[in-house]
Amino acid sequence: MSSLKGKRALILGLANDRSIAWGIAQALHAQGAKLAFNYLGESLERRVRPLAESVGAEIIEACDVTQDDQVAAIFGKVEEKWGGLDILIHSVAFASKDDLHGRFVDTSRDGFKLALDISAYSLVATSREASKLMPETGGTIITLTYYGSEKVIPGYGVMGVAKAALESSVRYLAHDLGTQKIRVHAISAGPIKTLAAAGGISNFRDILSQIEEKAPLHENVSPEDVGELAAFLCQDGARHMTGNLLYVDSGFNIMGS
Ligand code: NAD
Ligand code: IMJ
Repeated sequence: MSSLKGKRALILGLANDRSIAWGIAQALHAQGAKLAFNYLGESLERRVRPLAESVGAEIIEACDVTQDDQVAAIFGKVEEKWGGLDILIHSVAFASKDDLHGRFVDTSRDGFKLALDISAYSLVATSREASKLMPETGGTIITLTYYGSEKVIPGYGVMGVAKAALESSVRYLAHDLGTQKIRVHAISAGPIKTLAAAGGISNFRDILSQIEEKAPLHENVSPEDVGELAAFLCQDGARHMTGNLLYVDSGFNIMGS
């Protein structure tokens, strides 16, 4: 299968081989896409670089999405090396641990700003940069979200609010960028044990068990499952889809109890 042959994809949010970004990278690579990655800080570089090299990455650059100069720099590298971009994968989220444990009502102004900046505004800033590099034939932008944007998941707190802003941003971006044939989507994934999910969530096992018990398909999802949908959304077969929220959650979101 090489339906993405020669397509140029920038993947933001690879941390290790459990990352959802890794499942997406493998699926895009399998379909013939060329890949570029960012990493956050030197400690993650040591994990990211060998993984990225194993799928033939042509660009591996530091990029903290809160820093405008670093965002400009990585898109500058993409322009310099490839002269354009077809696919942007945004798989980035962060909130202060304090705001994931306590009550949402106690979220500080700074904690709220940080979560919304990294987890939602970064999609706007990177989509703007990506759109400047996408060809007249268009492109695809995909971000990752979670059901805690729609319903209260205790402990998800300010991240739920950030994901609601992210999902709404997808619709406004789809409207603006549709004139350039750029399609924008959010994939709402079920719980997956990644670095971002393991990071201090005491009842994560219960959350996974709940999917096995209650979701229509009674099975947890993997980064590879998410990757396959992402690859489909980047193909020509999805050219008339944009602004969507698509679930890879074994159907959990349709349940009323
Ligand atoms: P992960 O920890 O592997 O990925 C999160 C990434 O965000 C990391 O690579 C980290 O370096 C990056 N990041 C954080 N702050 C950043 C910053 N300032 N600049 C640049 N990068 C930064 O975990 P994951 O579960 O693969 O998360 C990827 C996405 O999937 C997130 O948006 C997350 O909300 C979403 N998601 C995760 C789950 C889950 O259960 N794991 C479910 C649904 C959605
Ligand atoms: C995260 C926190 C609380 C409950 C959670 C999660 N559930 C799931 C997640 C039920 C599935 C994972 N998720 C969907 C996320 O978006 C995670 C975001 C995140 C995780 C951390 C952990 C470490 C840290 N800050 C974080 N910021 C965002 O310091």
